[in-house]
Amino acid sequence: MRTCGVAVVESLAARGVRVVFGIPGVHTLELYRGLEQTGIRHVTARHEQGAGFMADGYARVSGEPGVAFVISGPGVTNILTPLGQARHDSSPLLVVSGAVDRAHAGRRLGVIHDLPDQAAVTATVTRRTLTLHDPAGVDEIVGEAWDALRGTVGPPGPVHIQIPLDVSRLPFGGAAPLERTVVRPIPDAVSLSRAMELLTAARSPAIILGGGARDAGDSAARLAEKLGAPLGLTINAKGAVPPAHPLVVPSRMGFAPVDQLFLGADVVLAVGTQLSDLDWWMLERPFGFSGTVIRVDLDAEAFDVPVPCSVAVQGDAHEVLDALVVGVPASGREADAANRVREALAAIVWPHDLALHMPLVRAIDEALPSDRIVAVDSTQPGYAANHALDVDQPRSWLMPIGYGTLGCALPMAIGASVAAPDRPVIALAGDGGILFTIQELATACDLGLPLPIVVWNNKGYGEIRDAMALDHISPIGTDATATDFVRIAEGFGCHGVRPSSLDEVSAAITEALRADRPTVIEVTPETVAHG
Ligand SMILES: Cc1ncc(C[n+]2csc(CCOP(=O)(O)OP(=O)(O)O)c2C)c(N)n1
Ligand SMILES: [Mg+2]
Repeated sequence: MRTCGVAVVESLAARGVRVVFGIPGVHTLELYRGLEQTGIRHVTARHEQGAGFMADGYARVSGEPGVAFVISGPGVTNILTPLGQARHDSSPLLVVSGAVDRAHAGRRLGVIHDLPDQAAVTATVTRRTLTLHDPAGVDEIVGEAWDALRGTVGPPGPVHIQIPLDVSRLPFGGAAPLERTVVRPIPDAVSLSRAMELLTAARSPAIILGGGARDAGDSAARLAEKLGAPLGLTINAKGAVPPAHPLVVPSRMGFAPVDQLFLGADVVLAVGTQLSDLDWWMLERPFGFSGTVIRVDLDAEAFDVPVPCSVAVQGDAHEVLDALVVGVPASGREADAANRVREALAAIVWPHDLALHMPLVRAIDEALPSDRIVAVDSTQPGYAANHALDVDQPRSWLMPIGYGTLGCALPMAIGASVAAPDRPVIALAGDGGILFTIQELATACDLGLPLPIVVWNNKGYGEIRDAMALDHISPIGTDATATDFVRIAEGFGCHGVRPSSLDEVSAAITEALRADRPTVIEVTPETVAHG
């Protein structure tokens, strides 16, 4: 029978969905009937938080929406953290959940998996929360969701579709999935030509690319070459332009010598970036640009935050940059700008807390092929890696620094591996963060992923322990008793190793990338001390 639940899955399949991440329940049985009928692959997580991060990792790497199926009530509340993260980074995460029968909704009858108002729970962390009330409305709802996910009617971001149990079982009486054309806001001609004028007249322009421009790196590089402009990449834009490009400043925006390149520019073009202070955390007062600021973004609310801009161009980064490349004349300043970029990068002095972790970052760097995908948790070597470990392709750096939750690296790496099975993927997490989602080792094992998971074990919440010490607070709640990650890994059916030197860490990563299962590589301060 073609139920509404089946029709939702067919509608997703018609839009190109090939894999979903999730945990089934009786409230989502019809979705699983749909999976059976469409042949969409299901990756089983061990907690809905894991499913959400996997789908987000899949989305960030593939550029396509990542889909998670969860039950109503606890399934929905368990996936709120990944939704919050996806909202923060405008990532297209689609959560499809069950909901209680329409007759029970909001009546507090005590039925299983009920929330007082489930739609309200997700509404603040999604771009859209949609409820399928009408059995004929399946394709309309999925179409609306698709538009919101991809930012055709505003900035992209996560979406929740909830399907009441009774609706999921009704026969579907609507039309077949519609063909839809993608609509994007057309950049306003006046602001675009003003941007061209300013860039043409500029004597020392500079460009900053953020995550919203990650797929527009080629166009940005051409514009930078024509303008002779340093091209700064935020952490979310890592890999948008290969780090070897002579005009590129890869994810090192906040270091003083680099900052000077942008502070002194007479025109700063910021594309697809929130100018979040997370990229400039090492400076006391970032964004004191002396020049005119031009912003390009899909999100109209982003334009005057954190600094006012003189020209705002609302539109797709690729389209706007292509128009600018055509519209500005070559300046002949490329070599001079490249010299300034090289000198600034060479003058960076790593602060002590980052420098401490550079040897481990280098050991990881040496072991990874250049087409690497790196998933990083909020852990001390991860902060150093953000600035010092490069990737040479876009959609290869999974470190959601903005939301900054613990536990996302392992499941995001799993989602990345599913999206790009032929590329080397690695996860880096602390002993605290990995325990938030350690159970997803079971999923990685099910899939037989050749995934190295480097666990930096400093026996506790090191970053917070250090912050307390700096603020003269006794270390409360920051120390952990010794956890044996090698035995945990083995218990899940993974390999587990504890290298005794950094050379052995590199060797373990190389071996893990060839293995028939995931490998947990436990690194301690003693490992690093052995060089
Ligand atoms: C969900 C969540 N809870 C709490 C925090 C606060 N926090 C930030 S870093 C950190 C320490 C993490 O410890 P660990 O993963 O071992 O990394 P380390 O700092 O020791 O390298 C904590 C608790 C957070 N970022 N996210
Ligand atoms: Mg730790």
